[in-house]
Amino acid sequence: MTDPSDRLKELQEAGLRAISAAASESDLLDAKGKYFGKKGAVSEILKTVAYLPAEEKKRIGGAANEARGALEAAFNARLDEIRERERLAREGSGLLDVTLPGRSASVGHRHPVSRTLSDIVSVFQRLGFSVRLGPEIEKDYYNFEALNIPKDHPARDMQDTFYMDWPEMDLVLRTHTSPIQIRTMEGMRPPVRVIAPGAVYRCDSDVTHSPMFHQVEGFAVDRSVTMADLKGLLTEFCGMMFGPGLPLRFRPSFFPFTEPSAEVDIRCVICRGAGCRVCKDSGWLEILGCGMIDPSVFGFVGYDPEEYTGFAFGMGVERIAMLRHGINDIRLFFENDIRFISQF
Ligand code: 2U9
Repeated sequence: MTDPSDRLKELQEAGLRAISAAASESDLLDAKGKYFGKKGAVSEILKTVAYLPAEEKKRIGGAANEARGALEAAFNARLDEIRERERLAREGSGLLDVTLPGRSASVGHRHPVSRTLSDIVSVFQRLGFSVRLGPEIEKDYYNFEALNIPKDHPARDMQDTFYMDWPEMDLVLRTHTSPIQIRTMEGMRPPVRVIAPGAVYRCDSDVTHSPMFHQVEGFAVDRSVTMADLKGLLTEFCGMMFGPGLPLRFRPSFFPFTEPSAEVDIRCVICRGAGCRVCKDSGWLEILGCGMIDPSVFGFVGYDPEEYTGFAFGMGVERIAMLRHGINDIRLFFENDIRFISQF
């Protein structure tokens, strides 16, 4: 007959193997029941110890308690492992990986129209102009009357102007930033050198027109201001905006508030004059309008036209941003499509 202590050794080894092979709590409880639970094999041997002679009682009893202790310790350790693994599985992820790169917030940037507007303003500031702003809902007087555009002038066509719904108040959405210049002249004596940037509104919409767009206008009034000063300033401006030495051409034009008036073209920045789709094969791009301020405008603000002369100019910011970036539809600027805007 095998010695009970050898049998206990075998049971301990078999029990430890079963415990480490257990994949779940119920496997583990099965192993406990079989080897060292109340009715397990080790306990069965322990029950017989009482009937052994004193010497054997001590030896076998000690071996049985040792086997049960080892099995219990292994059982508890494996139970902890199984519970921890189940907890992690329940929580979905494995361990927290602190080496994973964080999710960075995407950094935005300024709208291409705002950037072009700031660039234009900066150039004129460097050339000695200060900035004035004004209201977008404007009095008819400042938007038209004081600019030599009386009530029956075609520039007031309902097609172009957004009239406010209170006729008795004579308010419009400003169609240009020129009213800022009238307000400036009302408030200060020459010399003045001011630029007037901002949003303007016209009832028009196609690939080159938007009901809201931005202008930068500017003017200078002093004694002996001439068309030569205007040409020098605009040549400098275009060089600083588009590249030094860029050729310009002045074409005669008409505006109600300037006399004489001109439109200014720059040598096409795309084809350098060779002719392309953007300049419609002319080699030139229209960039702004300008002229000498009509003496009758001075009459509205109390400047003496015999003493002072002045020039003025105006440009559309979107048009310049479109030329800069090769954009062919003005409406793209205002659709708020991040795929378009994020390209610039
Ligand atoms: C006062 C006197 C004169 C402002 C001027 C232009 C010529 C001009 C257009 C450019 C493209 C408007 O956005 S656009 O459609 N502007 O061509 N603007 S002279 O002249 C003034 C302004 C105020 C008191």
